[in-house]
Amino acid sequence: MKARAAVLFEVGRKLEIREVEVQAPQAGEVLIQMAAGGVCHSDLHVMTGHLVAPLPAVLGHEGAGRVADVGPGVTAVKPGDHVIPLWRLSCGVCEYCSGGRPALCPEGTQIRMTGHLLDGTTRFTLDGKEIKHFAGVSSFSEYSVVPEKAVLKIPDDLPLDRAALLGCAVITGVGAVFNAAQVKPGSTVAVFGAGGVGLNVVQGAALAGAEKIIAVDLLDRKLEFARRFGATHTVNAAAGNPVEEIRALTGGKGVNYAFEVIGLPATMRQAYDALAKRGIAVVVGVTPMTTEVSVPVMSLVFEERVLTGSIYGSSRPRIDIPKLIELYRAGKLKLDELLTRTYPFNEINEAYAALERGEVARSVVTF
Ligand code: COD
Ligand code: ZN
Repeated sequence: MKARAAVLFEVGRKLEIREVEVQAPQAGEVLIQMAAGGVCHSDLHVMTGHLVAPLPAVLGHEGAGRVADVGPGVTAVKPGDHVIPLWRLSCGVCEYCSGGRPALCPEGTQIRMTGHLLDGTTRFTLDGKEIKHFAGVSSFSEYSVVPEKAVLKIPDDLPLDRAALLGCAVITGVGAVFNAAQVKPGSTVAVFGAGGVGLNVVQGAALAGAEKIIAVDLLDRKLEFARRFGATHTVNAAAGNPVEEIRALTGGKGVNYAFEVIGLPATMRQAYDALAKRGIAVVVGVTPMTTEVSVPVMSLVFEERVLTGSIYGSSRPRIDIPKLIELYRAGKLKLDELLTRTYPFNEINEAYAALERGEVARSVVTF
């Protein structure tokens, strides 16, 4: 079948909407008719070359839609079901899946690094040439084929534009708080980067009962969003040294938890420097492959500080996303407030331009 899809042909180019050919789902695969695709900075990182991905590819890793068809042997979902594609496929049986860290599953890494589905081929072609999948999701397409292992059924009454955000921004941010850092009630938290993912770290910290939540960004507009998501204090890093401000706000001690949700080595170091003794800095943003960050050994040892990272909220999406849905229904998780703008699919490059200008908390494209 034909589908309009946003293809990135090369680093440095814009997304191009093309009519691609989508092959039928094979054994263990699901054809999704996308309703909405989330506009996340990680796709922008691929466009600029900051993050490496096999190209040409249909981008998009946050989305929600309806099952249009299933391949042989699929039992988890059926046509008509509402679903979220999960951008880290997990096999379910390896040591990482069994150990509660499915985002570390080698099968997920394989799909992300090759741009192929598990059988080593793609379901997208353009003029007879192979087009790669991005993170096994490729949500910037009217139709996408996703492995059954990477599909999560969701309730039919959840609006699909909100549901899309659960698949990346929300699970990545809230998960980093609960699963990676394990923020304790009454603690102090700093969040570097109040974008779509960072705002979910802020709201996760609020849900976890943090006493002080200090949001750091370069844009006052983002800091205003952060207040709405539960930040108790904000620091504009353009105006001064955020580490000094965080120390001043915590009686000189520093914070118990710091999150870097930008993807820059300088802010990763700032997150570490803002820690109190026994503090934990969680890096969510990524840098180009060869970038390194250094920290003073003395504070690692004499202050027992921790520097760690978190992928996909260190989550178990099949357990955590249904809980997030219940929190949303209970009025405790801000999804409506997160979705600040909706673009028609053919304005996807404008949606990314607005993200770069810092105008939105999170936007989606709809089909
Ligand atoms: N100091 C403070 N804030 C800054 C600075 C700085 N030096 N530079 C930029 N910012 C702010 C921006 O103003 C913006 O508000 C925020 O940082 C970034 O937000 P967004 O909305 O542009 O980005 P997100 O939230 O969509 O994505 C952030 C990530 C860290 C997830 C992304 O950039 C990334 O590194 N992705 C790769 C990691 C990955 O694959 N994650 C899983 C998929 S998302
Ligand atoms: Zn993302």
